[in-house]
This record gives sequence, structure tokens and C-alpha cells, in this order.
Amino acid sequence: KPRVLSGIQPTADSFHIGNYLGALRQWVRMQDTHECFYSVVDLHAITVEQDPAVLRHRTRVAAAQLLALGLDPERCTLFVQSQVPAHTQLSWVMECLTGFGEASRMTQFKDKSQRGGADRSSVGLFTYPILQAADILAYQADAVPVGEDQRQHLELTRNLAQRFNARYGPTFVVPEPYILKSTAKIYDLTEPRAKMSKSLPGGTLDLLAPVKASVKRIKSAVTDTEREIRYDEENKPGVSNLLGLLSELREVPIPALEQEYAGRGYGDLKSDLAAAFVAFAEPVQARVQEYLTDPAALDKVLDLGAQRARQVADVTAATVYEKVGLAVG
Ligand code: AQP
Repeated sequence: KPRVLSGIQPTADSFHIGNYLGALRQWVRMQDTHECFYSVVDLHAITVEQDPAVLRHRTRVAAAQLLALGLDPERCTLFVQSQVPAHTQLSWVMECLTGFGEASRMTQFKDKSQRGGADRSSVGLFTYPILQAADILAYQADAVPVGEDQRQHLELTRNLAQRFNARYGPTFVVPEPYILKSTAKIYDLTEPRAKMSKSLPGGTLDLLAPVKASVKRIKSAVTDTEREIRYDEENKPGVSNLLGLLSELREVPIPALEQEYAGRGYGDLKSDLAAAFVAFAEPVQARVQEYLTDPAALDKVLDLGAQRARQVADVTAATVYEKVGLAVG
């Protein structure tokens, strides 16, 4: 079976529907077809300041959400990144292989450092994509299911893998991004031309938010001054995003929805999307609560996952150190 690696940061109290549709739903589905390694990437989270107790709590909640969404520890390896030291061991080697200019071209760093002020950004935020490359390469992953925002980081990972292979001999699988067009980029509800993002918290649709609050957000989502329910990303980004979300949650193609809503108002579309979202979120919330009431069981899942992950990643790290000339004895 081909191998998959992907990760998600525990940087918010809840994942949002963009995380789910863009990445996590594929994670769940790929368990049937791939050998899967999935990680809560807490080392990535500390590239911006985190409160230690909050971070530890969010890491558990992240794992509980992944299980509630359908990850099955029998069919995938679910682990917390910081429990597998090979990620940071490999990351250093990858950093030494990356050009400073090359790293400087990463647009996510440019965006995020602009928000916080470049001088106040950590070096870790700058080298974030290189740690991500190490995450992926450690497992010799063939495919990486992510949203569109990660495409550039995946390209860097591929370049680093190829560079290493050329310099030290065939070592790494060169991974392919797995990005589904229809859900590659889910947009913010209040700024429908911007990516739905944890750092724009007002316009996200959070899986664990009280459903009443989510219904309210959907009802006040920005649309436009026309009346027609039609998919047109360029001129009607808000309505198109709502149609896209409903299409994904109901698993009905957009043209069929356009027909269904012909002659009807935005209010109807919003009510139906709200109902579809609540039907999706409520059982997820209930399952998350169950996992969180038994933290020992959750930690056991994560410990076993980390053991399995270390078995694979340690081999890669040892091979890489040996090839680079680091290993002694
Ligand atoms: N809006 C989105 N549409 C589709 N996919 C998305 N992803 C994130 N936002 C969208 C995908 O979710 C996965 C986990 O991402 P992450 O842990 O890197 O989360 P993030 O990028 O920190 O999440 P945000 O909400 O996008 O936060 P910030 O504010 O940091 O930018 C990834 O596969 C990502 O592509």
C-alpha cells in the first residue's frame, strides 16, 4: 500500500470546516487505501507563542477530534509529533540543505510574519516548512493530503528530497501532494475572498463551537446584493462558498444544488447549510466528549501511535545520518 503522512496543528480550541474538508476527510478516507501516518504537530504549534497548559490540552482535544471524525488507531498510526525525536533530528539536516533565499520565498511565512511584525517572528516560524519536510520524508510518504495553502511547502519538500537523493544517493521517496480541487480552499464566512483560517477567527465554522453560534455565523455570512443562487467564484464568492460547503456536506454536486435553489432566496440556502452543518457537527461533538472523559485511554492510543511512528522514522533518521557522514560506529 502507498504511504501517507499528514499533520495538523493544535493551535485552536477546535478544527474548522476548512481543515475538515480540505484535509481531514481525506485522511479518514485514505485509511482504506493507504498505510497512514497522521500527526498532531505540536512542534509546529510553538513557532508562535503558546501557553503550555493550553497547548497540552489542545493537543489532546485535537487527537480526540481526529478520532471522532473517523481515524481508527487500528488502521492508521496517530501520534503527537514531539513524541518522535526523529522529526527534529532530520529537520536539522534538511535545514542545512535549504538555501536561505529558498526558505525566504515561502509565502506563508511572509503572510504570518507580516501580521505579527517580522522582527517579532521566531526563527522557528521561518524554518517551519523545513520541519514539515522532515515530517513527511521521515515516513517515506508517497502522498500528502493537504489544502491548497500547503502546495508551496510540498514543493519545497519535493525539492529537498530530490536534492538529498542527488547528493547522497537514492534515500527518500519524493512525495506527491494530494489536494482535491473542490475542497482545496474553503473561504471565510465574513471575508469570502480570504481562506477560512484559525487566525481569522470571526469567520470560521468550528466543529466544536456551540451549534447555535455556528448557525448564527452561517445566517450572517457575507453574500452579495443580487438574489440569484449561482456558483460564480469570481463575482459571487460568498454564495459560491456556501454552495460549495452544502455540496460537500450533503454530497450533492453543485449544479444539482443550483437547480434545487433556482428562484429561492439566500435565506433558504443558509438555513439548509446550517441544518447540514449541525447534523454533521453534533455527533462529532458527542464523540469528542466521550474521548475526553477518558484521557488515559486517549494517551494510550497516542503512546502506541508514537511507538509505531518511531519505528519507521528512526530508521530513516539513522540512514540519513549515516549517509551524511554523521553516524559513528
Ligand atoms: N480554508 C481551508 N481550506 C482547505 N483546507 C484548509 N486547511 C486549513 N485551512 C483550510 C488545511 O487544514 C490542514 C491543517 O492545517 P494546519 O494545522 O496547518 O492549520 P492551519 O493552516 O494553521 O489552519 P488555518 O486555519 O489555516 O490557520 P492559520 O491561521 O495558521 O493559517 C492543512 O492541510 C491545511 O492545508
